[in-house]
Amino acid sequence: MQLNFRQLSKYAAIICMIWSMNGPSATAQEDLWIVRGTWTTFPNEVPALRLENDSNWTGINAVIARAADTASSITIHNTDSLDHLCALTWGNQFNTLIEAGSAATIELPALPTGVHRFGLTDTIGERLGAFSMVQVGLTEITTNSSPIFHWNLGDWNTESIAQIDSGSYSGEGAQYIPDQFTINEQTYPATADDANGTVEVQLGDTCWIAIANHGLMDHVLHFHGFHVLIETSTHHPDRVGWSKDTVPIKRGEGITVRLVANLPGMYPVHNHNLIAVTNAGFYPGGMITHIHVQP
Ligand SMILES: [Cu+2]
Repeated sequence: MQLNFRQLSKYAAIICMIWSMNGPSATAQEDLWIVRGTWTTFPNEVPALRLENDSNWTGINAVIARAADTASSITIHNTDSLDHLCALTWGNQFNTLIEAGSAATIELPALPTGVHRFGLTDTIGERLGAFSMVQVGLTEITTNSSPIFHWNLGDWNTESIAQIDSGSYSGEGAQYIPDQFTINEQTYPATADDANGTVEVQLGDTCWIAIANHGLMDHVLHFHGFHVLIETSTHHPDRVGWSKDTVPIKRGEGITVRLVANLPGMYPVHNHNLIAVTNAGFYPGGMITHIHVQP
């Protein structure tokens, strides 16, 4: 078939229209699945719920991306045998009921650039770990060659989680004593093999790290080798522009940091609270990952 210029222009316009309807990035998915499984972590098997990209269990929550200042929606499919509540935990959003074996669509408002928490808000859904982040506007502020890594931070009292799941939970008592600490639902050394979490870049690259604290406690991350630039923060917008090697992330906070990889080598990033770099009390573990800058 031969096409003249006018026909080509028409087809190009149609293709652009279809392209733009697909949204700003490959991760702007329209659906997530609540999936139940077992988190096998030393020394326990922990009942777990995750927000997955499809109905298959991976044990790792899926991250979603949206354009800045643009309303959108997401459909949540509940494959669990329990009803759950889901919400964007930013800006006092209302919970949406997602009945067992059913699906519901959540309207996401226009959001500012940054990292916002999103997930289940009922006690079982939240404590069994079905939560992730919405990366808003990050593909617009980065360039094509700048990867965006992400760290979903979690702290877990696995004994409480078993009680919550079996219906015998009576609260955390006077003290909350978690025994597992995770980045993207994994503990060190598994964190070092996580392509989404381990920062693998070339010397001279700039990259972004999206961080959300889903735990019940505040966390503080210490970067070796680099100061990172705070680009966004839900709880401390006054810190945007700060350059720090130690970054606190309050409970519920979402932040974005920019890292300029100006030194070659392998550098650790770890939680500065020593209990959070253990697995069930054994060091090293928990929230440790690496920055690897290839010369
Ligand atoms: Cu350190």
